[in-house]
Amino acid sequence: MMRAYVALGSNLGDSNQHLLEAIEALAALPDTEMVGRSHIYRTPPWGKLDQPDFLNAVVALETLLEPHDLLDALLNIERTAGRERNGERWGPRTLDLDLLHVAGKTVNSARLTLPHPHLAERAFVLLPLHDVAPELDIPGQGRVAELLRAVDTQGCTLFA
Ligand code: A4P
Ligand code: MG
Repeated sequence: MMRAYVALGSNLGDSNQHLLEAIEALAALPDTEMVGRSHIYRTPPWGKLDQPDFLNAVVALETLLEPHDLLDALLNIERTAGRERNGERWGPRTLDLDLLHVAGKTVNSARLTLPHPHLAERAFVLLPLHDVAPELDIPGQGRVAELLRAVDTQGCTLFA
């Protein structure tokens, strides 16, 4: 079994519902158990500012799926939520699932980079990740609690 951390985000449609359905779908993946779940946060848009606020969350999984198979599963769940890729970087989306970290795995393939390279810059990831794994040490980046202290969480609020 491998411990994996998945970030969830949505800022189009019924974002709370998209996140709840995605959490159910992740818990139902084959050979996978959901072992942790963060609060849901409302967060100001990062990267591209002229779009609605996001809802963000993180879940922890114990899984037998290999990282690339887990990524395929995440992309499938995004498609089910009506995610459309229009090529706009950092643009609005019904559902975004990012694989943040898989314990013991470093991956640099065309389709997958692990640990997620932008993790340390993003309050909208670190705030919910801190709920489920404050002591987690992200190789090359640092401990989650310390990474969280270094980012600006202004405007991020507890949603549920
Ligand atoms: N990919 C590579 N590594 C990974 C990984 N570790 N996890 C590849 C997931 N995917 C990974 O993703 C493009 C490709 O990245 C995937 O097909 C996969 O093969 P995408 O989701 O289509 O790309 P994108 O979302 O348009 O771009 P990007 O840079 O991934 O967007 P981000 O970084 O996800 O940012 N502000 C707030 N407050 N909250 C948010 O959730 N999200 C974004 C999107 C911007 N601003 C935000 C939020
Ligand atoms: Mg993504």
